[in-house]
Amino acid sequence: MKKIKWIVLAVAVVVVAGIWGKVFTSRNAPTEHGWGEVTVIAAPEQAQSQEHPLFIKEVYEPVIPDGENIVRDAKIEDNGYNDVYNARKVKDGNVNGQSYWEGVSNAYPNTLTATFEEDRTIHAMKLMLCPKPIWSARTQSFSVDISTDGENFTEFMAKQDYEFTPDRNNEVVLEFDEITVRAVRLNFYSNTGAEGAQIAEWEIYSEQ
Ligand SMILES: [Ca+2]
Repeated sequence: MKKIKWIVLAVAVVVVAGIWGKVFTSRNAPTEHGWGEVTVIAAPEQAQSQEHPLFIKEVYEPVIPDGENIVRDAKIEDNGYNDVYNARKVKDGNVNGQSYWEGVSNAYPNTLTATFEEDRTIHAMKLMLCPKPIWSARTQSFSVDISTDGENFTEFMAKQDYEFTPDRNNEVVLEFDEITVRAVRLNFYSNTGAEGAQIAEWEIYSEQ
């Protein structure tokens, strides 16, 4: 009788082991994606270190217009400014810190006008903000007017969005065929980075 009990017990062990083995094999059987719950990813063929294209930063080569920056010869006026950020700050040669102009908040268009004592022939302008990353990318919309008498202005460049980004030194360069002017005016209509237009330096280039 005792022998029969042992035989029954042995049969039971074999049956349980068989069922468990089937379940284990089923859960870990290879599928079209890999082994059971494990996903197999083929290692890429790689002979040297690689960098994903999305992490490769474009190298910006600063654009330096030909000729000379003559903005120091101009009188700079605005139609208002915010706090201490007056128009004189766009021609002090400093793009850093608080040395920038900011137009009156939510009072567009904000304008900056450069007036020369005599006619000047110009072919490029550079508008700059502090290039440091703390000055994050922003889009400013502006147009450019010119005057031959310092009083009456006509549109020279229509309103357009310009991106200022630390990836490109936070500067925008406008190059154009030579024109002779007495004054140039920037009309700002929006700035995604502040409630008023912002310019740290305004450079105007002449070959003469
Ligand atoms: Ca400045």
